[in-house]
Amino acid sequence: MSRTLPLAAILALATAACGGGEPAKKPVKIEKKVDIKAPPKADEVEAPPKPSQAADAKAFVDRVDGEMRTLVVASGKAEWDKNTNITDETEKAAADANEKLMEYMAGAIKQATTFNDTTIDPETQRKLHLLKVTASPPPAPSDPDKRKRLAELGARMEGLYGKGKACEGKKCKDLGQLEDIMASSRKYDELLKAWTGWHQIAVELRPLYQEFVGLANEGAKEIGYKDLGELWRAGYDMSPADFEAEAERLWTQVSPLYNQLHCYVRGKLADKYGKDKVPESGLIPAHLLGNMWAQEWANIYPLVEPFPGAASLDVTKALVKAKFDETKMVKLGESFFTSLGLDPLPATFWERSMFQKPKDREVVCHASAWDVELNDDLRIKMCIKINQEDLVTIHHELGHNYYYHYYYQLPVLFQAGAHDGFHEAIGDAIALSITPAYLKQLGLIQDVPADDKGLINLQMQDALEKIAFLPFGKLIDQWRWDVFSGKTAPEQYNAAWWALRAKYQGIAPPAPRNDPDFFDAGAKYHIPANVPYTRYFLARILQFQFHKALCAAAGHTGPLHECSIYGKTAAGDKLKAMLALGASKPWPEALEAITGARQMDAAPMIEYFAPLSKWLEEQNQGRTCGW
Ligand code: X8Z
Ligand code: ZN
Repeated sequence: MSRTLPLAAILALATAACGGGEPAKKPVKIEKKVDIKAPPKADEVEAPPKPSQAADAKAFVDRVDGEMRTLVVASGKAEWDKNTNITDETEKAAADANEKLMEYMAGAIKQATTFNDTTIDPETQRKLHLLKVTASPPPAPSDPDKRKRLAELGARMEGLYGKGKACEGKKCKDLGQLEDIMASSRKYDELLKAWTGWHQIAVELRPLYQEFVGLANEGAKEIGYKDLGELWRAGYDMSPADFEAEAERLWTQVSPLYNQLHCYVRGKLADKYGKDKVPESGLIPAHLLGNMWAQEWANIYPLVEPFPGAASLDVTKALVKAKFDETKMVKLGESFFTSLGLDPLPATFWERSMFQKPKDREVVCHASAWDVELNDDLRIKMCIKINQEDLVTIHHELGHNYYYHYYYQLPVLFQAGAHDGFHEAIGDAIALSITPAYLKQLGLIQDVPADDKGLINLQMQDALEKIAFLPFGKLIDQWRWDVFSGKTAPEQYNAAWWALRAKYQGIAPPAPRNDPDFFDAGAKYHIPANVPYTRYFLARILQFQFHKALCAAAGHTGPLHECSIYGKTAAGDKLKAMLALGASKPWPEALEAITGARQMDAAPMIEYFAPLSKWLEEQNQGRTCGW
């Protein structure tokens, strides 16, 4: 990747002492005594030694670390306030804090590019690298008005999403209520109404997003990237092009399994809604899969249950029956981590977190985990519902918190996952241990499904969460990469979105969704909130790699889908060691520390689902799969 920066920008920012990128101006050293009347030719003169940048570079990253901490904490506080109470004031305060952070980061990144000396110690080099691939906050243009506008747009879009409602006259439904309909209704038109109602909230985001893309791209170009997408792809210890190929390779590993699941589910939905609504060999309407975004399909399990009447797991029912409330759900999550020998969550976690949707104010309900002050100030923010999906999400969020907890004493630049997919995979890997045997141990269920039918039922539930998600996890950034690069023009935002939804997921919009009337990508949180999404695709695969490795550490010998690492401190020790690395080493080293391998690999995921995979292939005999 080219990193040509205007020299003026570099010099203006080169406040840290001397040596930063300027040509050495020492007198030419003459090796041998030569005839002074015959000046030496250029190739007879040894290049002067450049002064080492090592000390300056180290001083620079140390200084940046301290300065970043102050600004990141200020932004974290303002973001927390906005996320838990959306008002014009909190939005403005968040935009102001982010603007300051963006200004600082742009300067620091530009200065970091001036240190390129091989004598710089490896730790400092790693920090310089991490600084240059920082994607959050998005890189801002140096023009102060543009930077201010970029920060405003970021705060505004997330706020609008958080406040979004579908209204009929004065009767409005928020996202949580609409999601409940998507999860439980089996009426085609009722589902369509909830789906259409929510997607309407994104229409007003469309011009804001278009403006946001232009400004963020401008910022990315200023620090040497072609566009924001290239910066995002640069954060994986390999070239952006290699990363794109790597994501494609992983998709190729898992897409046959997705196609089998899609084929079977489509057949069942056609039985339920009719072949006129669900074409036998075509795309599935996007609103029939039990989820607003068709990203995880576990809610339609009753429609696709392989062996009705055979044992299956209803964790939601068990939680409700056992009178779980929000705090008890989180305590259950924490108890899994502590069973592995990890520390209890700090007292402040329980005082400062938000577990419930407040009645008196607007909040961003989308679940998130925080270390607001970068000093073990752990919190989650969630509008918890007492169901299985949210129990898994709690484990997911606590995975983030435990990462924060084990690396918060590292320099700020190392306070991140080995890559962002690692961060997303920790809690999910733990949640894979919520097996029937574990639930029985807790007294939440009485019987562990023991026969083959029970196993296939169970694996179907898992696959509707894990396998169904894969193409969705991949396509979101496929869409954004094309938007950022300009391959997808603003007039094609919706057409490109649905082309990818068809290509990867095999789903179609339930009604015409023409440009420029709609902006369906914007109805998914991570688009207005500008959170990169390939991380979740990687995490879906990595979590099975982690699970397999932790199960081995725990001494598990049977099939992978039977393993629970609950109570196994040997697994906990492995996990802690990886968490404590943060981003201090390239991710293949962190992966090796836990799994022994240096490559991401979907084989453990495929191994986990081997029984269901075989069963699906049998069921799909005679069906025309694909679309
Ligand atoms: O956004 C999340 C987490 C917060 S990092 C709740 N997830 C993705 C989503 O909801 O779309 C977890 C799974 C995928
Ligand atoms: Zn997450």
